Amino acid sequence: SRASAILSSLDIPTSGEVSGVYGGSGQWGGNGDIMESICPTTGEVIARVKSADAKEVSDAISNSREAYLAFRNVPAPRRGEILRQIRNALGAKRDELGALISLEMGKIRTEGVGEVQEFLDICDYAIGLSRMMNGRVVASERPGHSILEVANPLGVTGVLTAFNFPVAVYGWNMSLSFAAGNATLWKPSPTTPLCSIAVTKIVSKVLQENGIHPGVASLVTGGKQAGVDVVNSRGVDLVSFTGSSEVGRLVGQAVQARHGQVILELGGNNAAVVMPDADLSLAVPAVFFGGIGTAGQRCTSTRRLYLHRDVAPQFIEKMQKLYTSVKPGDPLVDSTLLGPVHNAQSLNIYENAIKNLQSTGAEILAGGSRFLEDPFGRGNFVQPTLAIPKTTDTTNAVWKEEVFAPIINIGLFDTIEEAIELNNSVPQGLSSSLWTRDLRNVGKWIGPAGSDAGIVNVNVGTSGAEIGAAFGGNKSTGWGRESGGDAWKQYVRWSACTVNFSDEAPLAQGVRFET
Ligand code: UN1
Repeated sequence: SRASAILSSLDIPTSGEVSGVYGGSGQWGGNGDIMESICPTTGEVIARVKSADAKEVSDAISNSREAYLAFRNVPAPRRGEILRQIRNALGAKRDELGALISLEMGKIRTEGVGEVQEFLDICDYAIGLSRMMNGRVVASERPGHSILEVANPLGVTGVLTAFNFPVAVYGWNMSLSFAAGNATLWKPSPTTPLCSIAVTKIVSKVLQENGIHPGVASLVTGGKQAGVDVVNSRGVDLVSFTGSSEVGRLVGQAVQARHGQVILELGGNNAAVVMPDADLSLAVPAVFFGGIGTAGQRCTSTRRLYLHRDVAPQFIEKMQKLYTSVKPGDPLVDSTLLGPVHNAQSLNIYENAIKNLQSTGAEILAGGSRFLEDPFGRGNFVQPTLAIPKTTDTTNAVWKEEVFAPIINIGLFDTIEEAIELNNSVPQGLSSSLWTRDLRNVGKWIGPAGSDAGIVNVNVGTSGAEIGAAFGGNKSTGWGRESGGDAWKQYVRWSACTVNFSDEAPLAQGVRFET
């Protein structure tokens, strides 16, 4: 079958149970519960995966520590060289991994391959970084003294990823953590175990070829308890968590309570704002992609669309045409633009959100129900939806809650100031997008009184960020940054080293302490 061909191309067994634990001993295991990987397109069980039991999780954490103790002494440029080999090995399987993402997660093929590309890109970035993770020399106020800011490896990074980006978000974290000299322990979403197994097989082979401790990149598949164990373990120095704001709050509290470090990439509720002078031939397709790309299940998906009153009728008409004509389909077929949502829970989220919109008097302009036409009745297909909520009050649940499904709410405004206020009026702050040709609007949008999101785009949609800039949000979207920019600085242990080269030992601030 098609699934078997994809699995075999990535060295995953197609019969029997698949081991889902690579716990730093160099052996694959899995003594915990059996998890099923279910295809969102067909409903078939693609594989049964043996997850980690509690002992395997705690062994993996101690093996990671041991791996870190060795790996931190490998010079950073050498770590970069090994990362280059990992990059090349992943690159050689880019299309196969992309297909597996489509098969198991449900996003369309070009987005699946794009996600692997994102991993390759951040590897390139981190390979370069491995020669540039520089500290500083700071001028000392004391004669014969120098102050150095030194970046050393941090320890063990625990990475908890979500189903929607089952490969790239691990890549963002692992590549920086690796270049920084840490061991990385991955606890993926329980519904995309095969993606994590395929990636770990490729990475671990390169480590083995280079004589690197296998615990530098270990994998524990499992459910909530495995995640809780990683989060609560003092052996995990940095926890990087992607998921809901609700769970992220608990993760943040638990990690801080044990004085660990945390990066949280939580819910988004991203708005696109269209000014009357926008180029609609660019804005409409971008909002369309933002709304239905990954079937509305990116953290960065467009969920709110604010239209200037003058442009609204025209914009809505074009959007309606696209939304009613696009047909959901098999994500592995090249012409498909809209794949299934991920699982039964995603269907629930979609259906509840529609009910909520209807019961509060929203006008549904397109979509509004599941898509059950043959041959998709057994998959998780929904009609992409455009709605005009009755209320414009953004404290209302229809506006302020993140709905992880292809639904866009539309609202109208008259001035850029009003649009910015609407954009900023929700608890979340991940991504935002302004469409205009007027420089004055741009200045307001990106300035001090502008969009309060972590991503503030102009004539670029809310989703689909490149890896070069740091990625992350503000407010209930969480704390910290991943991927590019200065994100790497969170993966190292900083030391301020004051070194005295002189024959005196003066105190700072001119303090005199004569004995
Ligand atoms: C996510 O949805 O968790 O900017 C990550 C984007 C992608 C990453 C999204 N590069 O849409």
